[in-house]
Amino acid sequence: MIPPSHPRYESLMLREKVAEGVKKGIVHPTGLIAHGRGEAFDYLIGEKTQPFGERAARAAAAYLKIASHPVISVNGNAAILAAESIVELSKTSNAVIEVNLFHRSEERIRKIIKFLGERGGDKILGMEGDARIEGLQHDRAICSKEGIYKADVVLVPLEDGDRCEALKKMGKRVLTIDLNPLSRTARNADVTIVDNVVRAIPNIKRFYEEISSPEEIVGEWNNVYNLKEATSFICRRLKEMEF
Ligand code: PTJ
Repeated sequence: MIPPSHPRYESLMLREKVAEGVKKGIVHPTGLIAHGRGEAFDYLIGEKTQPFGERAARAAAAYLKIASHPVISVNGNAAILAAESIVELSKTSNAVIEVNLFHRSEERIRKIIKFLGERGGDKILGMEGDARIEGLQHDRAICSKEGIYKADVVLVPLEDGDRCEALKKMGKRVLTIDLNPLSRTARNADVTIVDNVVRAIPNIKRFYEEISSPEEIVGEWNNVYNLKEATSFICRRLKEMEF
């Protein structure tokens, strides 16, 4: 049992959740490794939403608001960590949820859809597999015609690399949540929220409800500038922590 007084209680509880997710068959075993990488970057940003994360969440909300067919792509890690807030965001923004997995198996898709459904999600896509993301060789290319394939804006929490580029080539706007500002996804997305999914998704929802001029926010958005703010922050913090 982890005592709530532990200085890193919240982080340790998330770790427990992901481990539990593996036992439930929702998270792929390699999701533990991905989570560990995320933890390291979260540590470097102080385990809280920084101004660059706040700004990017606002921009992501603006993109979702101007979208005609927004989709939230969900994998095992995102589901176990943020199912409730993903469902809430999808309802607020009228975004379709699609389960799209790197380590695809029908059994895991079914489990994740059920897990999201038990938390209020409905009409969740993922089982259809009736379309493909062009230019991708692995199973993550398999998607739903009425979901990711048709989407104009896709929110991809916790992405794994080349899918972001492939989606962009298909003309879609990609919004990502990735604690690692150096990842290929982070660098290729239209909006990169360098923050933990557990904080970023509720932030997007809050901004979605708050903002009134999304076109203006989108027009002014500069993802490279914001990524530079994130990497400078991490460099400064490392410098400050130097012995
Ligand atoms: O469920 P599946 O089969 O689709 O597989 C999902 C994983 C996560 C295993 C797969 O997509 C993968 O291997 O991802 P990567 O390449 O390890 O990338 C995951 C990225 O997410 C890394 O850049 C991590 O820093 C980041 N990350 C990890 N945990 C979090 C996170 N970003 C935001 N919030 C987190 N909690």
